[in-house]
Amino acid sequence: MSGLTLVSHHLCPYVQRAAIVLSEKGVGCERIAIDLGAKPEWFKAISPLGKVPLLKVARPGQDEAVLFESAAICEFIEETQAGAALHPQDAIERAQHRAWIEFGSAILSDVYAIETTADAALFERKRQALAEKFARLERGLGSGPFFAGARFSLVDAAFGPVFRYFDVFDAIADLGILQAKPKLASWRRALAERPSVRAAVASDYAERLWQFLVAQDSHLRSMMRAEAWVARPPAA
Ligand SMILES: N[C@@H](CCC(=O)N[C@@H](CS)C(=O)NCC(=O)O)C(=O)O
Repeated sequence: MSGLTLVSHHLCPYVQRAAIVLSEKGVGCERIAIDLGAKPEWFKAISPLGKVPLLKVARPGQDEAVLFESAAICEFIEETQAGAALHPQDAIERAQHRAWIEFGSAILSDVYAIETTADAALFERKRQALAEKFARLERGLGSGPFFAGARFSLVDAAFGPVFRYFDVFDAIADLGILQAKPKLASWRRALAERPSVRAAVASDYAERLWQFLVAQDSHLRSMMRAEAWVARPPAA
């Protein structure tokens, strides 16, 4: 047993980052999913920002440590677990990778707005912001298959969950965000095939995301193609 417990939520992309990194390192961990709409008292007591993920780390002879913030958690796993390095050796490249992970978080924040806003003008601004961010990524990508070439990195762990949203969005409407970006498309495919990325969510992920989207009084829901209402979401 690794002595690690990942406190999570079924749909959280930041939790998936930690799960992917653990899986890349071949480390098993206990996973506890909580309801963010009704946070348990024990969770509120140990989560400084009231957010998942948390990583609880058992320490022999001491109280367990509780880590928060996905970037801190992923770097802790990288530093303490054996297995292939997921961060570059070079300090400049490492700083660049950290920055692109933060860029991935900015994308997730735009994605959340796209999922939930009822304001058509805000939706359009966020849609354009996403298209521009992905265009910038496209310009920076090399020959792949991963962000920095042949080796999977923490940046890949951050973007696997980003692209996973689009597997469901694609079934709903044509958002015009990822089109005509061939390098991005092949990176997306490589991440979708990576076992660690696939295993980071349960098999009912797409169904759960679908239910979340349908429950929103959002502009996105009003855009859903008629056929999307009868089709099931894509299988995970
Ligand atoms: N910066 C945080 C973001 C984590 C985050 O936003 N988690 C969301 C779920 S995806 C959350 O727990 N939200 C609950 C809340 O804000 O009340 C990280 O990287 O870990």
